[in-house]
Amino acid sequence: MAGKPILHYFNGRGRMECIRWLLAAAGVEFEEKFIEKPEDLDKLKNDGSLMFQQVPMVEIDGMKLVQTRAILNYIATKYNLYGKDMKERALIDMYSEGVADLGEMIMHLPLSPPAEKDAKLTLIREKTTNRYLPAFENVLKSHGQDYLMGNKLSRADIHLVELLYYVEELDPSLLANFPLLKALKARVSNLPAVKKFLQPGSQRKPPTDEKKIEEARKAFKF
Ligand SMILES: N[C@@H](CCC(=O)N[C@@H](CS)C(=O)NCC(=O)O)C(=O)O
Repeated sequence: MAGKPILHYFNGRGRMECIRWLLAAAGVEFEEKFIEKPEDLDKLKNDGSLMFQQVPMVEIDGMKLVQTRAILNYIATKYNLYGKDMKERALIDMYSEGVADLGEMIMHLPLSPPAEKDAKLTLIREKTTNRYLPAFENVLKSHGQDYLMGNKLSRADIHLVELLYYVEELDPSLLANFPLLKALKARVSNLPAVKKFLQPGSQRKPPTDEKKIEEARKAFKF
């Protein structure tokens, strides 16, 4: 039997958190090896583990996979969270990319210079309430079923619910006008595997604060 996947990244959210969420939602246990100092990353680079000298990297099924989207695609396919045919997969990709666009804006916010933060936060609020959340609310409204793809959970729901937690951390009132998204968040959060991941002490990472940014700067030398 294959061992647990091993996740290589620093001990924070960054680009790995969506991978942690997807594995956890699929009920897959994983190990983590944290990059804490430049030498840890250099070691992986020098032993040929990183195709593009970058992490996230996930050791899974005898492969050393890099590139966040490639890793997510593999996990989603393996655990049947990627639709039943090409058309469903295209929609799931479209939803997942929309989530990623807003997610990247939120992920980069703590890294932005103090003088730019307010303007960036205003832009995030505007895009959240006027562009992204209405689009996803409308998908749910259009078919009246439990998940974005109808009656079956897919990776798009997992990515979206992860995003909704981040939106809520920024400002809970941003979700106020989206009852179907709030219901989706509750529904997915109550799936046993997700519920476990949401408990304190799981491998879910806390919000990115100054200390985490310092850790990331140290590990990745930026
Ligand atoms: N397109 C890549 C980008 C990966 C990336 O930018 N990784 C950063 C950490 S978040 C990194 O490894 N930086 C170190 C370096 O580039 O030397 C992905 O999505 O995985």
